[in-house]
Amino acid sequence: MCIRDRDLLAHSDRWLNAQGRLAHPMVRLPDATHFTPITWDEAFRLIADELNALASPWEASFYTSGRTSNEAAFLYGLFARQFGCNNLPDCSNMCHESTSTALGEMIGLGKGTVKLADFERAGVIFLLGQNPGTNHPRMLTSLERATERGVKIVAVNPLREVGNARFKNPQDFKHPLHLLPTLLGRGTQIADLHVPIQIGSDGAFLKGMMKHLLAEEARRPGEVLDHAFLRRYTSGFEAFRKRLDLTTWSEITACCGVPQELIEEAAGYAIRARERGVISCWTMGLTQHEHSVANIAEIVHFHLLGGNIGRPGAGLCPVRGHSNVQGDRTVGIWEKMPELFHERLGREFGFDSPRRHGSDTVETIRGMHEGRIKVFFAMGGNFLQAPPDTAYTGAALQRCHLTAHVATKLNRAHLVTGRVGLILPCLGRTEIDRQAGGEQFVTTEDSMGTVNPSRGFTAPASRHLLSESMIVARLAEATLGSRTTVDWQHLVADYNRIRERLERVVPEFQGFNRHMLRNQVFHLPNGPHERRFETDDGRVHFRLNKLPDLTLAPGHYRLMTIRAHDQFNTTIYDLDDRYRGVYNGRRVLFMNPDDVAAAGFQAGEFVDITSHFPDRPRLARHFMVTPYDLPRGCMACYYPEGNMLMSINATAHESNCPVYKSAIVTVARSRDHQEALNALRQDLTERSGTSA
Ligand SMILES: Nc1nc2c(c(=O)[nH]1)N[C@H]1C(S)=C(S)[C@@H](COP(=O)(O)OP(=O)(O)OC[C@H]3O[C@@H](n4cnc5c(=O)[nH]c(N)nc54)[C@H](O)[C@@H]3O)O[C@H]1N2
Ligand SMILES: Nc1nc2c(c(=O)[nH]1)N[C@H]1C(S)=C(S)[C@@H](COP(=O)(O)OP(=O)(O)OC[C@H]3O[C@@H](n4cnc5c(=O)[nH]c(N)nc54)[C@H](O)[C@@H]3O)O[C@H]1N2
Ligand SMILES: [Mo]
Repeated sequence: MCIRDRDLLAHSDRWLNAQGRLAHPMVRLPDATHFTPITWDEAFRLIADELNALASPWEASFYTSGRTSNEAAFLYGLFARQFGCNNLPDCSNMCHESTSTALGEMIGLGKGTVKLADFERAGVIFLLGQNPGTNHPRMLTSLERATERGVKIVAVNPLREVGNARFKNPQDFKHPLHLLPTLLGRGTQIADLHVPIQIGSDGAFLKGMMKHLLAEEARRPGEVLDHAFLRRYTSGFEAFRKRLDLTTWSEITACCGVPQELIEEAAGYAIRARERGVISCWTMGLTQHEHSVANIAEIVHFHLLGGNIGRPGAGLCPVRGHSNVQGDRTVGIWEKMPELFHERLGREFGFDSPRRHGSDTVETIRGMHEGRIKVFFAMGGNFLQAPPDTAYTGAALQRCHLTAHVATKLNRAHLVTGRVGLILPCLGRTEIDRQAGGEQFVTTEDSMGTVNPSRGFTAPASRHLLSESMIVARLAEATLGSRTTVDWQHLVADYNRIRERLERVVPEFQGFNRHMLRNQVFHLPNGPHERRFETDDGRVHFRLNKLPDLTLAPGHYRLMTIRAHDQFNTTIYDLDDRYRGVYNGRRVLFMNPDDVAAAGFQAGEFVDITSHFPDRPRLARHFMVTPYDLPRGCMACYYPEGNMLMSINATAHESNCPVYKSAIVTVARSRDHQEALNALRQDLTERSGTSA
């Protein structure tokens, strides 16, 4: 069995994923054109030799996608630190990093403050920058149940997403080839109000709502703000109020592109929910912009005004993506874990955990590109197509001495390798995980801080698969040899032992293994939920954020990259996006119908997109013009097709999250219409080939 990587690269991502489970470790040796099977022993030896040949441990980087269990992630972080570095980038760096930064600073914990029960007690739930119908369908059920209890829902989104609101696409069109007929959106009406703001302008919208709250409070004192909360738990309110007074309505509405009345109407929902409480949920529409941290800070401010943190029916709710992305952070996957963690980790395992901060995802890619990081190891994920700037990231991977990916299924990142490339197949979450001590289960933490056990039930896809925990253990043994203070095999023989050590290193977990063994869920403590804010003085500080200037030059647009229905991040299951009425293809560019007309385009024709980041322009070709109900000046295409337009140098202030939802672009008609059609046809032919 061997695979020629050049042949594989010619296939689409959908095709790669459809090839089924990876069954055996594979290697691509220097100058080889093929991947060939390798034994696990040889694979670990190769990686260990490269790691040990590095001039410094900081020349290696250990990435984590968000599916890794608490147990495996804890071991993985321990291994990286015993090896000697904190280069632990993760998918959070591209996801909720702006949330963690804003909430960490403001409320002293980078997580949400609500529990599921709060949903049904709330008066209103704001959904900011989220498409739950497609990306959080189970949450949609909770929202529906909440609306039955009288909870109101306000959706803030440039798009009128299904699930957020029932909609009819005004610009029904059929492409001459019927490749992309746009149909009516279906779905349930759950939002009571939709506010179609400009991309990136949530901060302005929230300032507008707060301006209205302050005005109403002046009209009927004591009926809008929660003064007791503001006095007891916050600081800087007066300065904040003064600054807001100086921000004019015309500045606000110019920025977010919706009228004052609509903003006031939205704020009215919060005023009426004063007793029951306000919840704000948000996801990538908030986190992936230059001003994301400031915008999320405005969400916190909005909650502070009405005392909507730490009481039933109220709170902040950043909704996570991957099943354990929140847990991975809790157990130590972070390039800048706090001092206390290192102290306890070092004490528990008898070594000196390195304190210097490591590289996040963007810094890692730059480091690889510039030759400072030479070995790249990925625990899951797709480190070619999830990051920004696909060409730059690909070159970065190819400059490494060695790249290795632990994965369940093949993806393109595995094929764009360093001098040596390895693919290490692991057990999936549903598969039985048998170790020396018997069948094991693992644990994960959800967005609400609930830790759940997860036990596999199906036979492994191949007898060569190892669990992620075992892969870390064997990698550590091969690399560290007699240098390690840890008995890795003893730990992985019985995951209870890992959990016991975790409890001692991360105090929040105290007692959790007992719950897990009784098959009970465990709730991690959450200070802000009890109005305990671990900031320097125990108070939440108001910030003074400026309104960003979002003006566009003529002919320029702001482009966001979004998920379609039939994908999970970079894994493309099919070519449809049924709630948005797009079928049979993903290379579409959603445009406001008036923008389409003004630019002189026709629905269904092909255009090339050029992004204009300060470093250099980037081009993505052959997108089909798709008139759609979104504000003028705003555009959308799909992730990951749009990633080649993103710049490695364009990230959010403070959090360094790539600005996947804010590329300034221009658009021009494609010259080679035929080539564009051929590309589309290839996708379709491949689909009929693989789905048969
Ligand atoms: N089926 C499925 N489920 C998934 C995923 C998947 O790919 N497929 N991915 C998982 C992951 S890792 C994550 S992080 C989540 C992502 O879940 P979402 O955040 O819902 O995913 P996106 O498609 O990126 O959608 C972002 C939404 O933000 C809106 N938006 C864009 N810019 C702005 C803005 O400036 N302001 C506002 N208010 N809205 C804006 C877009 O119109 C879109 O509705 O989903 C998770 N669940
Ligand atoms: N343009 C643009 N780019 C984005 C985003 C965007 O909105 N727009 N969103 C960003 C966000 S929110 C995120 S979270 C990142 C996602 O970044 P990643 O987490 O790196 O990417 P995924 O596509 O989720 O990774 C999928 C791969 O993980 C592997 N895998 C699946 N299950 C398992 C498992 O159980 N174990 C192991 N070891 N491997 C497994 C498979 O090989 C699969 O191909 O992308 C970011 N990139
Ligand atoms: Mo994510």
